[in-house]
Amino acid sequence: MSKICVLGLGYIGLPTALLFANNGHEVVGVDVNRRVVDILKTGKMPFEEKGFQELLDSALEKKAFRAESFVEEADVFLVAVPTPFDSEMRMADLKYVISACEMIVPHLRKGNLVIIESTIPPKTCDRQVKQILENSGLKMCEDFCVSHCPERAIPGNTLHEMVYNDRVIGGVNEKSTQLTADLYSSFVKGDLHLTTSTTAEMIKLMENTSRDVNIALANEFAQIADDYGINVWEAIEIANKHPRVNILKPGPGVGGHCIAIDPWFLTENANNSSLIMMSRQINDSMPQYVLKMVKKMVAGIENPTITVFGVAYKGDIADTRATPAKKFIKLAEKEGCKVKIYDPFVREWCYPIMGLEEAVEGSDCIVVLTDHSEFREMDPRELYGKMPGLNIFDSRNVINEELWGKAGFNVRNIGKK
Ligand code: SAJ
Repeated sequence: MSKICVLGLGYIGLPTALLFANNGHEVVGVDVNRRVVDILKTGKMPFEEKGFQELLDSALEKKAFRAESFVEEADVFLVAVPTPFDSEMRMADLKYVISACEMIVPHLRKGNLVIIESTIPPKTCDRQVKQILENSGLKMCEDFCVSHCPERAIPGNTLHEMVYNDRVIGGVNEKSTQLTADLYSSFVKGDLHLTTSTTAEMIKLMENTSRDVNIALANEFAQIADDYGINVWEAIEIANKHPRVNILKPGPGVGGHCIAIDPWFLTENANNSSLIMMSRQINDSMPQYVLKMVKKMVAGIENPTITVFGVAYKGDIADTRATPAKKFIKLAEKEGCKVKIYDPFVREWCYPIMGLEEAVEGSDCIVVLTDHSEFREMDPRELYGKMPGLNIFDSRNVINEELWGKAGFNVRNIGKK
């Protein structure tokens, strides 16, 4: 059993802390946000996801977890704080990782292990993390160990993926790697892949960058298909029957805190990254493309009212971080459109979220921007008599087109004539 001090009780740090607590370790979770600590002290989760509350209940029952505002001595320190994107410099902003490491310094002892789960650019463990932790007077490798163990869980299915996904574990030396692997094997059921810290840093960024580049390719295919009048969704489905082809889905752009950001972390110090940068540009331009298509549908209507279906960055979650919906709405408003929003998952956002009826009342066109399951099953007859213009643009290919067509709607889709 180890005593683990987890710094950062967000979407990744908190479930990780609770998994360790439920699997034989004593865990102290630390967050600088007093509200998070206070909520946890009452036995409640500060945010919701499948299985989180049950995991907290059982950790508390075992007396294996407590939330605190200050770091304390431990065998292992695990850093799971956000790494924001510095949009001005177009590079990783390490301020939270740096301040977490600084908080560890007064408590660092010989034999400790420090694990960084936060996403970091290559060489961060070897350079910044080492430099800060050595302010303790101890030497990395000789006196304490450091490793990078990037999180890879998908929001919406975090717990399952934390347990069953393979993990990448990269230490600054072999001892660091081995100690970290032993620790994670207490709850990870996937394989543990052992490497160096710098390679692990690169792997995490490569994974998300490859997804971004592949989505850009799908988005470019969709635009080419529009030019030729081809159904890109059918084309992708058939192309993917090839044993070595796996094209992703086009859409209104890439949101979330990872896929659209990690390519910048990977390339911040690179000489050649033109393919990656071009992909970023394509994905970032998708809201404009969707708006262009929507404007064709409402051509002739002065100051049309548009109803956005879904502002979460992807389906069946309430997360709106870096959602492409925001850019779409801003651009649409600039073009004189009135925008109303319906999202069955998102309660509060920077724009008002309405109930379904209010959102479609007086609307000239629905624009589906998120692939929530509800839209897949929606019966358009519910909306009869509410919309002056029966138009729907589905940028996610989720609605039942036949049903909407039969209900009198003019249906358009990205990459589909
Ligand atoms: N998207 C498309 N087309 C697709 C797939 C996704 O347009 O075919 C869009 C989504 O709608 C969304 C964005 O891309 O706006 C990102 O969604 P996502 O499901 O691809 O990824 P995230 O950001 O929710 O989670 C990713 C995952 N990384 C990979 O799949 C390589 C997850 O495993 C990571 O843990 C997470 O980033 C992270 O924290 O880094």
